[in-house]
Amino acid sequence: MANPLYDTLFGRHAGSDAPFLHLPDGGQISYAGFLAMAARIAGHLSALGLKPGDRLAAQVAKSPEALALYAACAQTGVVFLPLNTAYTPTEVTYFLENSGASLVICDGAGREALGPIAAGLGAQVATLNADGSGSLMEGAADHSETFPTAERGADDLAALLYTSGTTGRSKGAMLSQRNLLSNAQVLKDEWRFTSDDVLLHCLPIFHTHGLFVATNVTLAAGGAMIFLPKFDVDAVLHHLPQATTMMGVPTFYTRLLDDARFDGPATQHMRLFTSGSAPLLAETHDRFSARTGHAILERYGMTETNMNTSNPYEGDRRAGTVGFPLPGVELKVCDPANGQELPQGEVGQLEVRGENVFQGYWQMPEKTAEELREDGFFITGDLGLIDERGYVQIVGRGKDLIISGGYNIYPKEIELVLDEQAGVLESAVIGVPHPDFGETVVGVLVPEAGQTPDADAIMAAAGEALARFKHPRKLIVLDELPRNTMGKVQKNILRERYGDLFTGE
Ligand code: MLC
Ligand code: AMP
Repeated sequence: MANPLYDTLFGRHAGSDAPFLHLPDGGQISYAGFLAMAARIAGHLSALGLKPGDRLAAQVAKSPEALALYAACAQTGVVFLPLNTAYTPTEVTYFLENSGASLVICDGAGREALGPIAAGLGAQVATLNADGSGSLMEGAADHSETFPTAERGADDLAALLYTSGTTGRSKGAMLSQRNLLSNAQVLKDEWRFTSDDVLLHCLPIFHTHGLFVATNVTLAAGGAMIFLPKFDVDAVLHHLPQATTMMGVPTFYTRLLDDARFDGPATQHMRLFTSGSAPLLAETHDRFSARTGHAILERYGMTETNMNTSNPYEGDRRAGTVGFPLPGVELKVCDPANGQELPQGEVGQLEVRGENVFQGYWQMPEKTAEELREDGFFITGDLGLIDERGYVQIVGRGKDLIISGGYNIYPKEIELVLDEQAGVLESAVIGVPHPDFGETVVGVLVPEAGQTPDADAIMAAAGEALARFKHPRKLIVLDELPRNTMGKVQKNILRERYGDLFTGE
C-alpha cells in the first residue's frame, strides 16, 4: 500500500456519505466531507513547502478542522505533533525547538505570543480558531478536495507526542504508522466496534486517548462520533441518547455519577463505556455498575505504547484490574533492580513489547536506551502484578509521576520552577488524592534561612512557566524535607502526612 495509515483509516472511506462527525449544533460531516476538508488542508500544507517527515506542531482547540489536520498530516506524510492547549508559550517554545517543527498552528489569540518564537526558530505560523476560521482554512480553501497521497511505509513516523520525564525535560515519543494502525485494529476487534457505533467523544484530541484510541478505532470501524469540544456533564447527558459507546478518564465517570440524571434509563441503550489514562477506583467501578447496570471496561496504556491491556469485552470486567495483555502485546512483570521476570503474583515493574511500542524518543538516544531494551521491551515505570486469573493489576508507579484528571504531571518540572523563586531553598512536589481529579499537586517548600516565601509571587511565576493543570493546589512551608540516610527526599512520608488535604478522610 502507498500509505498504510492514510489508506486504512481514511482513504478507504473515499466517496462515503456515511456520517463521521455529529456536531453539537446538530450538524454533521460525512466521511466524504471530512476527507475533502483534509485534502484541501493537505494541498495547503504542501503549498507551504511541507514534505514527508517534516513536523507540524498544532496547539489548537478541538474542532472538526483540527481533526482534519491530523488526516492531512497522514495524507502528506507530515509528522503530527499535537500540543495541549493549556501549555504556556514557555512550554511550547521547548517543543518547537526540540522537534524542529517547520509549521506551527495556533489560534488567532496565540499568534502574538507564538509568532515571534516560531519566526526565531525558522518555523512558519498559521492560525486555526475553534470555529474553524483562521489562515489555515483560508489557505486550504484554494486547494482541491482531492490530494495525491504521499508514499509512506508502515515504519515511517506518523506522530510525535511529548511526554514529560522524571528529569523535568519532555521527550518526544516517536510513533510509527504501524504503532498506530496495529493498535487501532486490535482495539476495534477487542471492543467489537462496527460501522453502527456512535462514540460520544468528549476527550481532548492532543493525547493518545482522544486522538488515537477514540478516533482511530472509530475510523477503523467506519463508525461515527458525536464530537463535543470538551467534557461537560450537561452536554454528555444531552447527547448520550444518540450514542452507543463512550470513552473517558475516571474523572468523567465520577462527575457523571455525581449527577442523579445519570442513571439506568439514561444509559440502558449504551453498548460500552471504557476508562483509562488513570486508575479507576474499584469503588467508582462498583458505583457505576450499581447505578447503571454497566461494567466499565478498564484498559491500560501510555503515550509510548498506545494500549497494552484491556478487560474483556465478553467475560468478567474486574474492578481494580486493567485486564489482559491485548493480542500481539507481550507483558512481563520484572524486578526493577535487574530486569529479571518475576513469578506470577509478585509485584514488579511492567515491561511491554509489541507492534504498539514506539520507536524511541526524538533525538534522545540515551533516554531511549534507558527505557527501551534492545530486545524491544519497553520499561513502563508502572508497578503491577498478574493475578491468579491472569488479570494485570497496577499497584503503583516506580516513576515520580502525578496523574490529575488524566493529565500527566512530572514533579521535577514544577520543583525546578519553585526552586528558582526568591526565598525558596528547595522544594518537593507530591501528588495527593483528590475527589475530582484522582490526584492533585501539592508543593512543599523549604525557605532560605530567615526568609518567608511569597506564595502569591510563587503562584504567579508558576502561571508564567507552567500550564494551569500543573499548578500546585496548595503550598506548604516546612523547615526541612524528610530525607533518608542517603539524603534522598522521602516523598512517601510527605504523601502520607498530607494525603487527606483534599479528601478530608
Ligand atoms: C483542567 N484543570 C485541571 C485539569 N483539567 N487541573 C488539574 N487537572 C486536570 N486534568 C484546571 C482548569 O484549568 C481550571 O483551572 C480548573 O482545573 C477547573 O477546571 P474544570 O472546568 O473543572 O476542568 P475541565 O475543563 O472540566 O477539565 C477537566 C477534565 C479534563 C477532566 C474534563 O482535564 C480532561 O478532559 N481530561 C482528560 C485528559 C486526557 O485525555 N488524558 C489522556 C492522556 S493519554 P482554574 O483556573 O479554573 O482553577 C494517556 C494514555 C492512556 O494517558 O492510557 O490513555
Ligand atoms: P501518558 O504518559 O499520558 O500516556 O500516561 C501513561 C500512564 O498513565 C501510564 O504509565 C500509567 O501510569 C497511567 N495509566 C494509564 N491507564 C491506566 C489505568 N487504567 N490504570 C492505572 N494507570 C493508568
